[in-house]
Amino acid sequence: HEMRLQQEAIENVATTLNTSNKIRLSIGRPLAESGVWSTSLNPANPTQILAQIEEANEEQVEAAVSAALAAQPEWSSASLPERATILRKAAAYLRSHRSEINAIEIMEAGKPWLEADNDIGEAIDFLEYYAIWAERLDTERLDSPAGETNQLRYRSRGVTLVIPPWNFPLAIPMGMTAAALVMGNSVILKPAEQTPITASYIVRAFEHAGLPAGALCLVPGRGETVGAKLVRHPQISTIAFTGSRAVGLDIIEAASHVAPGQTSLKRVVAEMGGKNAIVVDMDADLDQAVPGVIYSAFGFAGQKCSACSRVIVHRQIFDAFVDRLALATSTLIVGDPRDPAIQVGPVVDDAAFAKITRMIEEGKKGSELLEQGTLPDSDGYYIPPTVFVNPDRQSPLYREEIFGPVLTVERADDLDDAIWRANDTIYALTQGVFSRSAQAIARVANAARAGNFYVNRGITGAVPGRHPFGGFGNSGVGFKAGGPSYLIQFADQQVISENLLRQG
Ligand code: TXE
Repeated sequence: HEMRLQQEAIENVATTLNTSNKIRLSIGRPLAESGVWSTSLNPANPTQILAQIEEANEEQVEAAVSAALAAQPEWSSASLPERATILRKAAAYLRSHRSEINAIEIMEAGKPWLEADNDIGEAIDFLEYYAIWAERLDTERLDSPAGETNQLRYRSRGVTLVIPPWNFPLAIPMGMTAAALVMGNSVILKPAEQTPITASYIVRAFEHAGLPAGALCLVPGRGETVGAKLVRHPQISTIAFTGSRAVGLDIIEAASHVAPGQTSLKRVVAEMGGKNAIVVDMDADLDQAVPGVIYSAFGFAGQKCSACSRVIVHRQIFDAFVDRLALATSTLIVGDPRDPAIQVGPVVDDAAFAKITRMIEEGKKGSELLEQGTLPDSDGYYIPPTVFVNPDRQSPLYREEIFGPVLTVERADDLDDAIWRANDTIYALTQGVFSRSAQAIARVANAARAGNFYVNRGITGAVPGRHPFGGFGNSGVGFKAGGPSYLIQFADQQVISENLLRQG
């Protein structure tokens, strides 16, 4: 029954996704078209156009910033509980459109149903979690001895620019947008080029929730043009970015420039990827470790910043682990995620396909290819789940974020060696261990350079409130998404101290 409903949702949505489906710039008032359009494609069937996307021009970018600035006073004067109510209403909208958005993600991002559904669930959780935290911040009090009162207040910072990636096409942009909005900022959302249709549901949800016009502007376009222009705009106060390290570093650098007359220094909150390792200790339960690694490495075709891309196995169980991993990899079903039996879908676009294919081919020169899954007979951007053993530890395969279904497995002499190898990366995002020894688990966890550490479970994403998510090192700057401190970054703190004693 469940599957029939899923298929119906996909079929219904499929009839609306074609070249006449247009995603336009949205700034709360009508604006002439830019006349330049790009397309959103189905990665499982790249000849299928799902929508035409307006590419914002310079005039539209300026109009969006003006609209966001104009909306700011009204929106920031709403109280934190009033803003929290808008977030809850937006969450209700997503709930009532869940299967429709799910079907769109399947076709636009190539996510299998369950993973698309998790993405929408996470977006709803972000809205509700930040609504709760906004209300807590509203009642925050400072120590106030007799004779004085001291209050801590959170003031909005101005216009926030949100630049998300495509891999969690609803949850990541929604998380950043909801946090900025609830703290009283207006938001300009520049969606990822690959997933603008899904992103447009963020605007719909907030419109439906009663957000004032202009407080959330959707400005579609390419990163290098529209994104770069917005990042450098003097009236942007805060930038929330998730994506590649190269773009993150460019944004951090650009944001440090101060234009004449610019009233606010830009604050950047950036999440920038990882090269994550799982340690498999000598006494690990392989019934747990093998599926855990498979899920972490090949879930959403490895296109997660949290994905495991290196496994470090104690030499005593190396052979047994590798045999079972190879078998499990060979049986994964790759194909069009509209089919509910599919476990691994396509990668997101031709550029990702070309990059991952090149990395696998170059990897074969220095590392040993252990296993590759089977591919469907189709034109989609499919990459077989691929496992290398004994990797060349200086190669890009081992050092760089691949963002595809590719895994390396190496042998460690002992636990110290495993710990050293796991931490041998510039990134510090996720890490995990499979072990039956509490002492060994504690040793790996305490040494781990990773913002999120997973014990006897596959490295996964995060549940707002339960697993606040984010890295350090070269993986990002800022507090964890879905955690208690995240909202504070979108506000300026103000202390009001009042003397209650009368003089004379
Ligand atoms: O990311 P980009 P892409 C990594 C991963 C992947 C690689 C490339 O390794 O293979 O990045 O993916 C906008 N100024 N991650 O190209 O380019 C862009 O339009 C301002 C890790 O998709 O970083 C998009 O909205 N903005 C990651 C966003 O930045 C710019 C998730 C991300 O694009 C810009 C995604 C510019 N100069 C990719 N250039 C994770 N940590 O989860 C691009 N953009």
